Amino acid sequence: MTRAKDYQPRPEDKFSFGLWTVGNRGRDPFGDFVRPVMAPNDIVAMLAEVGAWGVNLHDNDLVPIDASAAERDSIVRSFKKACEANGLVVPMVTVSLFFHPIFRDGAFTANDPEVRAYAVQKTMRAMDIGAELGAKIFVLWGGREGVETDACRPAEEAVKRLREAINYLCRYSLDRGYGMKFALEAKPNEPRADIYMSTTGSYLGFIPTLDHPEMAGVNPEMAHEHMSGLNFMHAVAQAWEAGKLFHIDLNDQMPGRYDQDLRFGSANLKAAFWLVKFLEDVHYDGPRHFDAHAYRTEDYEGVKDFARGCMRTYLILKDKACLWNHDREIQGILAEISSDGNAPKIGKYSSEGASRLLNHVFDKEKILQKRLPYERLDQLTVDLLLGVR
Ligand code: GLT
Ligand code: MN
Ligand code: MN
Repeated sequence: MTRAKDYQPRPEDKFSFGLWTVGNRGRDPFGDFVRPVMAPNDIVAMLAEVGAWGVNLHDNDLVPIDASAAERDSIVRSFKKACEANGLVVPMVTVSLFFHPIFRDGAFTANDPEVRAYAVQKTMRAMDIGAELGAKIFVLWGGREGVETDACRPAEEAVKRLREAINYLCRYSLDRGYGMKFALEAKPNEPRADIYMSTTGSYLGFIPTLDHPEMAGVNPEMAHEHMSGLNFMHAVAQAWEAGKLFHIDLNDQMPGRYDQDLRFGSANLKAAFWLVKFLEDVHYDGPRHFDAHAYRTEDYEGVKDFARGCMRTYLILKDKACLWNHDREIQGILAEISSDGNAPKIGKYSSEGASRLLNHVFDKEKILQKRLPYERLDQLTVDLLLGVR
């Protein structure tokens, strides 16, 4: 890992924003819009100005839900031109299966088969838009795939319907030669009381049951795991280790609160640090997507401050991770705590190895003498993050 010289975003950082993130108008369940509508092409220009690399979108962030085929074509064409003119790529596209009232009972898991079919059709059309814009990652966030009451359907039926839909969409991508992969995004609740597939771990269990498991991975979102009180970096690490980290949604969130979608690193700086360190250490080379929005207090300039802040914090934490990896005292402690000593090797199972292990005598007193100076290690980390080291 090389140290960033400054904190200016560069294309190789692969920072992206959704149209719905910087375009967020600040409406919440208790109050109305505070910012005017920004046209997609203007959002692209703003993202280029702040130094982003990519722009993502839902079908209806760009094309109104009832647009005619001709309207759709000209909107997509003009957006593609705007992206090219501003040097932005479209790495990911997704579909809104949550905004229109038709999805009040879910989309792929809805009880009405007509709604389920419409959801699949809408997704195929969103994939067509993605293909036209060059996106290779298709995110599926099932915000409405859930319940207020479990009286409405057997929960395992929802899993089966979800599988049927995703299998169909994988075949569609193959049939059309789109080369798209699906990144499945979990969330525990909001907008439903309970959402199926509540954690990234749930999706990692579900993916191997698909017809084309190689075409599906996950899109873990920091806020969504934090809403459940979970350790985001652990979820990301498990996804990575399984070869399933297809995309990532970076933002922030205090555990136990409403869905906050805060600026990356603004609430849990230490968690953000371990996450950035993980992504950089393993050389994750996918998009770093900020799925967040500016405070409701902000105007147009404030939205730019928000977007710049997400990227700046990421780059500062990347720099800190580099310092951490080269800090002699930290590395000394790491070497000490991971020294093998005379431990018998476990390795791959064999009958002889098992007999050897069964007969080994462990000196527990000696093992307990080994230092585990995690207090010091953590304080060194805190000193480094606070800039006094
Ligand atoms: C919505 C949600 C996000 C998802 C987006 C993709 S839309 O804003 O809160 O977490 O990633 O559908
Ligand atoms: Mn998200
Ligand atoms: Mn979210």
